[in-house]
Amino acid sequence: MRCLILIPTYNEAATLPALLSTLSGLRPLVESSALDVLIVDDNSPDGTADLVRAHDGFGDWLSVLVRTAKDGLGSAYRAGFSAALAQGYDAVVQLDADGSHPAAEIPAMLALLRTHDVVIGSRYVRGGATVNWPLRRRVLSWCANAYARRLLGLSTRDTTAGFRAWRAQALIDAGVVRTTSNGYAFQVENTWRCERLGLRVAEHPITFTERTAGVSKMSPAVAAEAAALVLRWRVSERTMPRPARSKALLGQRS
Ligand SMILES: Nc1nc2c(ncn2[C@@H]2O[C@H](COP(=O)(O)OP(=O)(O)OP(=O)(O)O)[C@@H](O)[C@H]2O)c(=O)[nH]1
Ligand SMILES: [Mg+2]
Repeated sequence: MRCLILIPTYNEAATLPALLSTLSGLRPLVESSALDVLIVDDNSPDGTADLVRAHDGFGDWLSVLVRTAKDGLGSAYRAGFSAALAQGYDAVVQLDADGSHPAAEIPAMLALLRTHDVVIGSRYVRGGATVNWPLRRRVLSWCANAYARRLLGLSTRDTTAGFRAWRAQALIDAGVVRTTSNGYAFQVENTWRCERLGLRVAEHPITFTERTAGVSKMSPAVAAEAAALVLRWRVSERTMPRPARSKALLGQRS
């Protein structure tokens, strides 16, 4: 199995080196014919992309896709997923650059992909946790999850999780590169698509640790986008007849 780890970055020069060294150490431990890393950087002014180019693994297992300007997390992931599919990878792991997601769980998540289409690194199943998250962020995350689960009737506990392993075929089936949402909404939209399409979703417990360097790109606009889109999806599901809804979900004309 050829696997690509996809990391979107915007001004992550302070956090990315530690993650790259963890990933470098992990590569020999993973039972896969390739474990490559693609950074999708939006021309970070702090020189994140230069740092990638200067890394020992650059040109071998590490590469960077530099876009012209900051265009959002969802858009960066769509570009990365498209590249992964075009290059014929069998599996893709998505994770943040800020050290919040424990990369050491990647082998376990890839092992679960043998029996599942998508594996979510979950804070909200037994064994999962958040560390050093301020109360405000915990409340926001809890409310966002409760809202999405309730309105869309989802059974996934961590609908906004950004640490996921995908079979390439699941990315294709769920139409992930045709989505349009950008922040937390991107993660919720993919969860919703996977559940509606009946993909096999597993939640693997992880400990999420608040970033200790760099700056969060989370903003009220990101939360508002997610709240509005979840409501829109709920309304569309209520008003659209089922066959048209399935086609809409898959990005096809009805
Ligand atoms: N390429 C690209 N990456 C982005 C963009 N916005 C955020 N990112 C990256 O996406 C990942 C998640 O962003 P964070 O700022 O950690 O946001 P978050 O995880 O939702 O919020 P925190 O919990 O506060 O860290 C990080 O690796 C960011 O560098 C963007 O517009 N373009
Ligand atoms: Mg983060």
